[in-house]
Amino acid sequence: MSLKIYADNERRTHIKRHTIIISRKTYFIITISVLLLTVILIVILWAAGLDRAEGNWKIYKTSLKKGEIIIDAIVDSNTTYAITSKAGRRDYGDTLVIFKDKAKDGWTRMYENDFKDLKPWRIDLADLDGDQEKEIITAVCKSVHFDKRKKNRLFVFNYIDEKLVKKWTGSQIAGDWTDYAVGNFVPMDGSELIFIRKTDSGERVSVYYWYDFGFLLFAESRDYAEITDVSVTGEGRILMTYKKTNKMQKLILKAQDGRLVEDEK
Ligand SMILES: [Ca+2]
Repeated sequence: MSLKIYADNERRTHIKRHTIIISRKTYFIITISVLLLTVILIVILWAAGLDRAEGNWKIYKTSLKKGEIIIDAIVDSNTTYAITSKAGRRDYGDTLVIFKDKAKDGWTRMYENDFKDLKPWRIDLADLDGDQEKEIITAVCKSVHFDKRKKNRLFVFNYIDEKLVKKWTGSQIAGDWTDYAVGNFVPMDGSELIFIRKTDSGERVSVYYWYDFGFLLFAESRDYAEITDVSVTGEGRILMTYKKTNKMQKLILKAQDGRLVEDEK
C-alpha cells in the first residue's frame, strides 16, 4: 500500500488500487500534529529527568537558606552530607552542610562549615582506613601553601561529636586528576580511591589505599587517550569508560604484578 498526496482539486484519474489519498490540508494537519506531539513528549521526558535529578534532594528544600543550591549530596541512613552554594552558583559550592532526619521535625540543618576558599564540587562517604567509621571525602579545586597551582584536590574529614575533624588534607595525590571513584577494590578493610590521572601522553587509572596516616599508590594502568569514567565492579575489577578511535568504549581492568591490566575475559 502506498501513500499519495494530492491538492484538493487535483484530478485523481490515475489512482491505483490500495492507494490512500489524502489532501494537502490533511497532510499539513498530520505533520503539525506529529511535530506537536514530539515536542510535548520531549518536554515530558525532560521534566521527568529534571524531577529525578532533584528527587533525593527535595526533602531538604525546607532546610536550605534562601537561594542556597545543593551542589552534591550523599545520604547515609538518617544523615545527609551536602556541599551547597549559598551564593547560588552551580559550578562549585561554598559550604559543607550536615542534615539529620529528626522524626518529629523532619530534615534539620545540624551543622555547617564555611568552605568558601576550597571551592568544593563533590562529596562522598566511605570508610577509607577500615576502622568501621565512614570518612567524609570532598573534592575541591584550589591551590595550597606549597603548590600554588589551582587544581583538584581531596580533603578527608570525620564528623565526630558534631564537629568536623580533618583526617587528611589533599595536597599531593595522583598528580593532576580529573575525577575519581571510591570502592572496595583491594581485598582488605576499607575502600580505595580510584583516580583518573592526567599524564603527558593522556590519562591513566591510579588506585590508592589508606596506610597508617596517608594514601599509598597500589597500582596504575597504562596511558589511554581519554578516560571519562571509572568504578569498582566486583572485587578486584575496575570498569573504565575510555575513548578508542573516537568512540567511547568500556573496559575491565584488574591488578596483576603491581599493574592495572586489561582483563581479557
Ligand atoms: Ca574510617
